[in-house]
Amino acid sequence: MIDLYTFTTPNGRKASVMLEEVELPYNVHKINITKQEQFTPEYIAINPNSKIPAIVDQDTGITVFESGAILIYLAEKTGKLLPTDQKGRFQVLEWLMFQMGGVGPMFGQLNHFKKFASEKIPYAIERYEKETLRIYGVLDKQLADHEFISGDYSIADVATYPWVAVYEMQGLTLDNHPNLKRWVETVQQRPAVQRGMNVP
Ligand SMILES: N[C@@H](CCC(=O)N[C@@H](CS)C(=O)NCC(=O)O)C(=O)O
Repeated sequence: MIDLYTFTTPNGRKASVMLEEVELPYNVHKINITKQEQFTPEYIAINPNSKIPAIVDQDTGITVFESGAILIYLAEKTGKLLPTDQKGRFQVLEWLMFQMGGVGPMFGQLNHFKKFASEKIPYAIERYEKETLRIYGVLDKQLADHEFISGDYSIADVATYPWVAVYEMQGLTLDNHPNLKRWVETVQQRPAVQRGMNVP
């Protein structure tokens, strides 16, 4: 059994979508980051960085924080969504790292400055919107000749989907990125994705 510590955000949903995809049983522990629950000593013992998501695998006693590490852990535990041959594995891992270092931080900053910041700073909004649209272009080009980000559906798709899926909330459109739009529409039809996106 896996204990999942999460909240209603794209990073949290990467982990819940993955747990649904690999069909592992899990308990959901809601960490309400708007109520500072990520800063309790009990949670810091699980994630020293005070962010969601994190998991505790009761079968192994292993705790994992950072959503990318969680996806790799669950893929290796189940043998799903991460190829084992070296070439295929690194084709997925490079796109997973691209998500972790690019998509998540840049789209997250755009959310913050465009939606949540009490002071609207045009420079910051333009900087992160421009970078988000540039990343849309990178993904769109990759998806022009790949059905999924790395060919077969993988943890690269699981990591990226929850961040692209919120494009309307970010005041953006995918109309100029037809391959990315086609991919979002395909991934959102997966029953495991629909279940995972509703957790917690
Ligand atoms: N790189 C981390 C980022 C996690 C992250 O930023 N989580 C946000 C929610 S999406 C959070 O917990 N924020 C609470 C805070 O910053 O205090 C991961 O991918 O797990």
